[in-house]
Amino acid sequence: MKLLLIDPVTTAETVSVTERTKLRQGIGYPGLGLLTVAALTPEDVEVRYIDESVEDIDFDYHPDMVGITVQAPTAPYAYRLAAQFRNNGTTVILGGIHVSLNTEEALPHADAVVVGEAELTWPGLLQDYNSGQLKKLYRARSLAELERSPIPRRDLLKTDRYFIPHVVQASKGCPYGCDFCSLHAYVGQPPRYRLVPSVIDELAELPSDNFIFADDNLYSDPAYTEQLLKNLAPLNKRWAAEATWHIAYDNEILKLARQSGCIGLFVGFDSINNRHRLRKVPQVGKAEEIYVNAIKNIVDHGIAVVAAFVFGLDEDDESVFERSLQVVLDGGANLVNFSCLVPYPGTPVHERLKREDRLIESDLSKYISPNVCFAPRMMSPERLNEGVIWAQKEFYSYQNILKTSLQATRKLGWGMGLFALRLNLAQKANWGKGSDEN
Ligand code: B12
Ligand code: SF4
Repeated sequence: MKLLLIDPVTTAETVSVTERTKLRQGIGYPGLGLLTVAALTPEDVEVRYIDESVEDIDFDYHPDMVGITVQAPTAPYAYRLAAQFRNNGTTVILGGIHVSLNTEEALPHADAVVVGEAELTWPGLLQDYNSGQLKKLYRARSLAELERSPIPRRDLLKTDRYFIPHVVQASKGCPYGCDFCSLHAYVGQPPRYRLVPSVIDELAELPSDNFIFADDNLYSDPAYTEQLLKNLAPLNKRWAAEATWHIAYDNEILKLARQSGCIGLFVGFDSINNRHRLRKVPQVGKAEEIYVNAIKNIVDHGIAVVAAFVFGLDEDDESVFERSLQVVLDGGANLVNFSCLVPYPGTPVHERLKREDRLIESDLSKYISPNVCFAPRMMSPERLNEGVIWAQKEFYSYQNILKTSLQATRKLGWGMGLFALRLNLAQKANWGKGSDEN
């Protein structure tokens, strides 16, 4: 049997593969979903994997089965791809976060839809296919036990086509419950953790010293984070991860992070207008001060900060752009990710906005910041779109790039200064095109 696994991208039909690959080589890394599906597939199946962000689909290759992973903005295109393969007699299986949260929508587009994590359903689906008894729907009845998940098939990756090709996941989920978070709605609760020794074994086997943690929040359980980092330090790796801003007030963890090779953290600040969205907030004072000090403290520990903010929450008026920009500049963030709220279908915020008749966009391919798909409470959709672009471009102005790169050199050393400069310029080029497609 021949199985083709496809990771589609929204830009596949509009941007050349050379340009797409250039973008990934500048700032990109791969996901683990389909590499995990591949690892769950028996050895006698011929498996090919296409990440469309760095490779075109070869339509001259005729697999027996195609598996496509679907995110909200890729859904319309993924459904078109599915139709094309099905017209040629190929069996199409859809899986991933969007079809799991919007199964009724996906069912007509596939021979089978997999809801939830593949660990619990994929081997059975293949058996059913082989015996000619494929069902229309495979629904995981529980969350997977991470300890039993296979190591993703990294051998299928074209590693030279990514900025950082190696991604590892130690935990899944997050203790917070942001209403706009798809992950929370999908597999967020309760957070699950792999045993530290098995994560360390996987990391030790990586053919590179650099990697990214795909964890939703590497600081979701400080005791686990501590154990992980203590055991990671002897491997002499360099890594980056995502965490909520609370990590900034834990000096012990920041020290351990630096000692274990952390060079950067993508820090979710959510919003300056509602820091209580993320519970367990010990710090008192204005969000602005707390966030400025948080950024400063992480950078003072020798770790670069990518500061992520969401604009357009009900509490946000038009001052949110300038105030948030000031926070990241005063704190000395090295990169930013300003985006507007994207109400992904299947999340509580999507349901609420629908009830309030505030959804203004039904084309899922537009569900990518800075496109505004809803009516914000305190400004127009156009103003929100302009504000996101303005803040992003302002941060990546030549003047600020010079400032943040010099700051990075002073606090993080020459290597990181140059690294920050390269990433800032790559982001500037990307935002020149007016998109955050990353
Ligand atoms: C790494 C990553 C990326 C990478 C690689 C993308 C990729 N191909 O995976 C990059 C940086 C390129 C990226 C880009 C984007 N991403 Co992204 N990304 C992630 C991240 C952090 C990790 C993905 C991962 O490896 N997870 C671990 C694996 C093991 O889990 P999994 O993917 O869910 O797969 C399991 C199951 O879902 C299932 N499964 C998944 N696919 C399939 C397919 C089949 C056939 C079957 C049977 C089963 C199955 O089985 C798998 C094993 O258990 C996730 C967050 C997260 N933690 O998942 C966001 C996430 C997937 N990204 C998201 C988004 C929105 C984007 C962007 C649109 C961002 C943007 N503004 O541009 C782009 C879209 C790119 C595109 N495809 O066009 C959202 C999706 C939301 C939604 N409802 O669709 C997420 C959930 C983040 C979030 N905070 O909401 N992303
Ligand atoms: S803190 Fe981040 S990962 Fe956790 S629920 Fe909120 S958006 Fe999702």
